[in-house]
Amino acid sequence: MNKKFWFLIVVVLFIAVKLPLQAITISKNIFINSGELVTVDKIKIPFLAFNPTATFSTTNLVLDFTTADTLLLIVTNNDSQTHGFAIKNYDLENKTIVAKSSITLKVYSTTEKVLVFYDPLNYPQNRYMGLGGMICIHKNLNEKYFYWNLKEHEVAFSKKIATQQVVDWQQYYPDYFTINGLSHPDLQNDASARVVGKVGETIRIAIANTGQSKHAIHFHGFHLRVIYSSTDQIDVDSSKDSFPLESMQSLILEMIPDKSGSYSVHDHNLVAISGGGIHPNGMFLMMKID
Ligand SMILES: [Cu+2]
Repeated sequence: MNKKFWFLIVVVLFIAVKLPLQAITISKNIFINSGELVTVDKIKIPFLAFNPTATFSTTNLVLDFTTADTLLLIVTNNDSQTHGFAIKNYDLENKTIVAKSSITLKVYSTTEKVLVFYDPLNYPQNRYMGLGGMICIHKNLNEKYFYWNLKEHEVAFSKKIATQQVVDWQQYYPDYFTINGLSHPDLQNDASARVVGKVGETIRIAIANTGQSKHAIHFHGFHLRVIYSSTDQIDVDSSKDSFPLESMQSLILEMIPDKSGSYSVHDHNLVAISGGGIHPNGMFLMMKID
């Protein structure tokens, strides 16, 4: 046999082995950026976020992929301070990322779930300042999904933490409440958050509480089935209309609407549906079912 033949065999074997491996690995970039969150009544609060590029945005990037994928994640710290990276309930050593450098890590799961990724440094301050996001691992990407990353903010706390002052969490009284960095009515324009669907359609909502307070989400009009829960306090497969989520807990809920109309969803703590004392400028959404 000549050399050319063997070379060809090696190339064919290499491609055959390599192809399926490449098909299941996806690569994503995420940047730690600092900036300001503008509240519904136009107050600016210092804020940190995980964004898809080096441009700051108040919405943390949702990392989604399927149970067939392995995610190769490149995290770049675009801030001037050192930050960390960790994933709750996932076997990963906490990482430190000095300013203007990157780390690379792999994430996968064989079951569908929502993981919370966050900055474990100066805990919980850096996470409170915005560095908490969602990793959503789906069975397939054709399912209809909405994403709610819940946070709350106290202007005085955010300003203190941004200037390296000490805060006492016993004295925490948040005055703004956001989903994906937005409050009502701006939230109505967030296509990833506002549930819009049809009667009989299977709709899934991935929720993570990356704030510091507990948030009890109440759905009007429907009961939702729990597909995944990071906490024993909410049973998988149970069907309910309200879901109390402690800080750093996550859920996947399934809703199959049996009637059309507009239905509200809100935090059951009435303070949390206000913003700067204005009602209903907080965690409040109107779902639309046709
Ligand atoms: Cu209610």
